[in-house]
Amino acid sequence: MTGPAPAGELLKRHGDNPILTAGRWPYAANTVFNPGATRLADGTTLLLCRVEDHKGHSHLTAARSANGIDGWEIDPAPTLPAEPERHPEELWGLEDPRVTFLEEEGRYAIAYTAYGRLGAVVALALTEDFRSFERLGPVAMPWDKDAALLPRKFNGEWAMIHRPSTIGHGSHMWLSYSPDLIHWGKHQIMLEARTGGWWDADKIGLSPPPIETAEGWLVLYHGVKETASGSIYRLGLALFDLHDPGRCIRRGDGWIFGPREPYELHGDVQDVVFPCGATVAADGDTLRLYYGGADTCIALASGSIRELLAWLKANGDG
Ligand code: BMA
Repeated sequence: MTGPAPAGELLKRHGDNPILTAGRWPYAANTVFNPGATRLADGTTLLLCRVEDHKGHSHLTAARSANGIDGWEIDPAPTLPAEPERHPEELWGLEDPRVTFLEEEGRYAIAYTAYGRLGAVVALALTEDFRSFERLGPVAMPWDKDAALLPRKFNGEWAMIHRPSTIGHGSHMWLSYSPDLIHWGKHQIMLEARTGGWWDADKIGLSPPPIETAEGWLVLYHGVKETASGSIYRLGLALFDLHDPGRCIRRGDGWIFGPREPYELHGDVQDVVFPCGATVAADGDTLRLYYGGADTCIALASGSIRELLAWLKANGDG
């Protein structure tokens, strides 16, 4: 046990933050933020970045780096642009991608928010190389976002975490299963937003896809607190059963990371840290979290998975 760590101190920001901004983009962009992340077979870190154009609509563009910190090679044009003619659910763009390598398929699944006239829905696309994509279309009905697949099947079925919103009953994390990535059912609640004065009282949603550890699926989730000057987006931790990912083993009490630096406090949307992707370094312990700062830039923070689990044991209920 490590004993209580001060809230907000479990992840260390990189000294060169923000590591990617619209100013560095090879084409005109308003903001770049909320990237999905993965490490390719050759060790390259790939970020699938949400890029907002000057219409206010988002698309996804890949940036690749050998060390995951600098030397980013950014695709010269949108990698996954909206296709509203064939996919009307994407009329106002694609947002907040989460990338999972599906071991059995040998392909990456991208769960993203498709935003159209009738609301935000979860949509899926598959790719081998982040150059060509097979769109599976919407897999949930509006409003539903903050989704990611788990990397393998459970009792023969894929599992997807997502966050439907209901009027009057809150925004909570759900888990659903599918035999084919198209038909989803067996919906169950996974984690509820807290109530009252809690930091995660108003809504919660998955941040990066769950991280597999010997103790269970380590889940970083964002929690939102509404205040007189707007919403504050912070991060918390929970642990779920390796064989039954809907079963919560432990949930941390305080947040472990929140907006503090200028690039997190000020931007198009103030007071937001919003990660959609993380990678685990070759040591199996160092977690690199890629997050959007204030819906404007991309930043990096890292931590030790062992320390996160120890903190959860000391500061969680289960
Ligand atoms: C959420 C999502 C994120 C965004 C955040 C803060 O609802 O839309 O894309 O970063 O709000 O604006």
